[in-house]
Amino acid sequence: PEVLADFHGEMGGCDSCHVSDKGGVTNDNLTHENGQCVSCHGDLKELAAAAPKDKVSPHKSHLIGEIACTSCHKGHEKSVTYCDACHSFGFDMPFGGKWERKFVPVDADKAAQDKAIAAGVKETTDVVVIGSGGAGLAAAVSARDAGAKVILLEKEPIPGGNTKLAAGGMNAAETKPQAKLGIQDKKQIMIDDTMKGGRNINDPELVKVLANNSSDSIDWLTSMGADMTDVGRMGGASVNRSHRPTGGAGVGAHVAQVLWDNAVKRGTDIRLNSRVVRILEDASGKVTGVLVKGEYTGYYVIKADAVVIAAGGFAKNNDRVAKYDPKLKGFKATNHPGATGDGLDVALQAGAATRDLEYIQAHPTYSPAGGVMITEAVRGNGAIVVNRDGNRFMNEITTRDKASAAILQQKGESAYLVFDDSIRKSLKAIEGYVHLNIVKEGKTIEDLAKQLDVPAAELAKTVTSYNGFVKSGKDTQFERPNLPREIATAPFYALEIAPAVHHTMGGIVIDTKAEVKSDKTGKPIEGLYAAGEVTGGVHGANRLGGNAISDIVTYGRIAGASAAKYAKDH
Ligand code: FAD
Ligand code: MEZ
Repeated sequence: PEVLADFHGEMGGCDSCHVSDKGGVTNDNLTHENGQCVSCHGDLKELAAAAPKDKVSPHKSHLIGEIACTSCHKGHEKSVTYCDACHSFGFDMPFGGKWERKFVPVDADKAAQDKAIAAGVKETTDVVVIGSGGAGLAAAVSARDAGAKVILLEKEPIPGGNTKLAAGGMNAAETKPQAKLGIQDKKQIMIDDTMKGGRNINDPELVKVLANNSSDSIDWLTSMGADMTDVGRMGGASVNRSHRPTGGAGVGAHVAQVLWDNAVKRGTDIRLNSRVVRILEDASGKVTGVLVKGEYTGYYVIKADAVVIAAGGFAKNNDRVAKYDPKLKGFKATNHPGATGDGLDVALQAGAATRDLEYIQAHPTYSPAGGVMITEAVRGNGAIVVNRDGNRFMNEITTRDKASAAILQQKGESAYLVFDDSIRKSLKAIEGYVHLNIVKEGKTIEDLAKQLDVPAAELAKTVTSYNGFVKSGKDTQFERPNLPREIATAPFYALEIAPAVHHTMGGIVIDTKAEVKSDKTGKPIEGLYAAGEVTGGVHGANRLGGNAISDIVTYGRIAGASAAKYAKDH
């Protein structure tokens, strides 16, 4: 047998996977088929528990929701390891092929699309949400709370988009967790930091809404079961305002899981493997619904009063990235495989205005060996960055544009992130990097230097000098503003880091109600809303670490509520 279906066909026929009298799959989530896998092989948790402890298990992951077996184990084509979209584990999978993904434009196959539209409406709802990242899930929850019937469509087999990968935190000012920790902050300081970080080209009205609603968004998440009690520092922030779970665990998987659970609890109709390829409008330009391509069920039309585009950015689409910023051609990306910019394409087809597309951010600390972004929180909690000569060369918590540029000027266009055991203990997220075997460990700084092949005396001198700055409270070399702890507790750790494409600041033009503006008239397109990384204006030319999760929760909520209200009124 070449593929899983051949094997199962020989064993028990088609109905060992499918409902035989339905003549194919019943839905794009492959609910029945996945149930069949689990009934014979056990669920993900059971499989993970049975795996050897000393190896990375493909069944134990940081992903959210209920991961369907068919995300990796394919029936009629070669199986693929979804994790290899970012990592290169090389798991030996039965009937396995190589992970690859070719970008297919949303308007490919136009004749078939037109035919499906001519065939008419298959389903009707109040609100369609495009994308199951934080913005989409927040929109779904708030639209459901406002009484709307919601269908949420996600093109990937796995939900959560980039949101589930977010690590460092969610920025918010004047919050209860800050107050508990004695952190003095003001919404106005968050506004000022965001505008300055964005080189003042942000839409100031959108920034005000971001900051002024940020503590409410923390309360909203908390009321739904989130733990946002740990507060740390991110680049470009004047104070500690980046919220995350206790002990510094990754923020994104937690927030996405809480939103997912709440969207499910509220009866949202969530469909995976379902790509929106066109937004439908009537002759007056008013939105009437969407054309969906179900991976298994094909094209169909959903009629809807309102549509929320929450389809994320395009950092994983290097051709598109390089078109806007040729310096980033060939760069790796920190993003999930679905971050290709389809949301932008369907919005453009629908006549949406866009802005700032040329502003694309590289994250300074990506691990080429692990295929993962190393959170800025490691630096925020005290790590330093050194070059191959063992020297620091920047304020480690400067903004990302400056940090990335400084790293690219070093020999080898990469650098080392150096920290100690007290920093490791301060941030749970670090355990994930250790688990991936990408962190070098030394009993002493000299021992660590040997493993990195950097001059031991120079690295020891750098660390001693940095520890002196921590003691005196002033970094006279690079003016790093936060000096949380010395690097003095063995063992010592390091890993190689280099910049990778991380965030696309530009996108669809929205107003403070998350209404999408028309390119032609500058006025809102009736029934069309957008939130999150697919939009432009909140972050200006450069996003501050921690501001995206803040953006998607606040604007996701606003978009969902606005769309539900519009649906009710029309
Ligand atoms: P996403 O979460 O990307 O979700 C969009 C979804 O839409 C995707 O699932 C996608 O597959 C789907 N989609 C796209 N097109 C279609 C279509 N046509 N039809 C159906 N579905 C579609 N920000 C912070 O503030 N703090 C952090 O600590 C942080 N850490 C990060 C770490 C990493 C590794 C990465 C990659 C980003 C990080 N960010 C962080 C940025 C932040 O995670 C993202 O900007 C944010 O989560 C985007 O949310 P979103 O809902 O707009 O999009
Ligand atoms: O906002 C981000 O992208 C972020 C905080 C990333 C990180 O380094 O954790």
